[in-house]
Amino acid sequence: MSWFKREHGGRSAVAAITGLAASAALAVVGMGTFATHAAAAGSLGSAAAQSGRYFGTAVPAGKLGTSAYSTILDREFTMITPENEMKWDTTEPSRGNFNFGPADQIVSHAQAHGQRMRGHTLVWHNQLPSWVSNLSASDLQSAMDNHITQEMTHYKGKIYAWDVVNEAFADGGSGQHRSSPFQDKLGNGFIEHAFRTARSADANAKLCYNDYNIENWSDAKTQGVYTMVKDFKSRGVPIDCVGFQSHFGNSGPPSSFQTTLSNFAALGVDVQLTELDIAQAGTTQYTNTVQACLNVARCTGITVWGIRDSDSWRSGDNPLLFDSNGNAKPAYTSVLNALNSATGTATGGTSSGTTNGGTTSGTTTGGTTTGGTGGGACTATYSTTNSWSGGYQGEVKVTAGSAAISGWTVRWTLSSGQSITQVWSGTLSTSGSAASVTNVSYNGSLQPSASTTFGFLANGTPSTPSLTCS
Ligand code: G2I
Repeated sequence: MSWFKREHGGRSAVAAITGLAASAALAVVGMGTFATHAAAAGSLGSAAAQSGRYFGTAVPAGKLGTSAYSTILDREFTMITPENEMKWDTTEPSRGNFNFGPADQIVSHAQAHGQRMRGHTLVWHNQLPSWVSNLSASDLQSAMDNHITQEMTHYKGKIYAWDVVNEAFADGGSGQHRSSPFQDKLGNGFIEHAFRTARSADANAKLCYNDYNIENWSDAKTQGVYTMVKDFKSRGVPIDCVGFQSHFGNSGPPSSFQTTLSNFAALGVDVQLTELDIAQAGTTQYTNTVQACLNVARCTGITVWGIRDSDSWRSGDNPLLFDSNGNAKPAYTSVLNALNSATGTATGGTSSGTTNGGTTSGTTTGGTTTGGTGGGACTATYSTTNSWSGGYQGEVKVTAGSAAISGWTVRWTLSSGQSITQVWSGTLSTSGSAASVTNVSYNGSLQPSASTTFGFLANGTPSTPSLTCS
């Protein structure tokens, strides 16, 4: 029917859409420092850099020589993802024969213009040459390991983040891995294996899982990926980031998008918008999308999937920030304004290179806001941020009174049928229907009138509790 079904062979486009619905100037990314001065003043890239984020785009090697194209690329963008050139069909068209020429052109361009690179992608069922699908399980395992190792070694030190595994989860309600040559022959463990192999190949690149239709928090696919990342973090499987492709229909992101980003970030991974485009490029829709990232400290950057509408894989939807003549569209201004008004600084974790696991450090700070007054030690306000049949998500904002505080506890009584299943940015204790959440190490100290938030998931039906804060 339209772009999503065509390209992904999944649900109808409408279902797919509704179903989904570095410190400022310098940052250490494990491969040394980088300048974020690549883009011109007043551009998307420099606006994003004010809050320590990058603004990137997908680039096909074939367009680098077109000056109308490269002028915009080098003026506006600080991160580049090769649109197709690092995929398996280009880089290893026959077994053991590697072709890095097209991607090398893009990397050279990026280096010459002070842009960083996202590597896309090492293990994906699409743009996969048929020789890979025809291998036996043991051959496939060694071919996958070799492919990851050779490609990452070739680009070692030149890639900020790799999409190690792309689109491994199924659409629809299963929340399980999709069928693919890797899944079908190697089983569930192939993703973990790919990440461990990737860490061994380049200990300093960030290792990401990347997918589409994982932007809406309550979708089974989102929950499936979340469960995997949580499991990886708990077992020390090396994963540093999750890429949310963000191919949206004309209604833009789902209302839970920020919730999704912050819930993943709370697991201890960076989050990034990796392939953003929005049918008809509505200004509100673009603003909402960018704002969701800006509101999450660990959302470290945004990449749009092409520059001009004519460059888009779904050009019929006019989904990008520049028209086909290279003129900035209204959505460009909306994005720029949002980036310019960002408060706070992105705090991405640092990928640290141990080969048997790898750890990621870094803080996830719930955005603190100032404002309000109060005489008591603290006050707390509740809001329901999402709900579905049988469950809901709540958020509590804790605000210090007229004096600074060094810790807080919020207490309330759960209504009949409610039970809390998970808390982030706080530590839960319950006794019968009494719930209390205490600060964690990084959000206990609040200046006078300053605020922080914690969130939780619960079974049951939402209600507005009466909170006490002490
Ligand atoms: O489908 C949109 C994106 C979904 N997420 C992963 C991304 O890697 C993917 O990108 C698109 C590229 O933008 C397209 O340019 O991936 C498509 C293929 O899966 C790319 O399309 C392919 C065409 O299908 C080929 O016929 C063509 O030879 O681009 C190739 C190079 O132009």
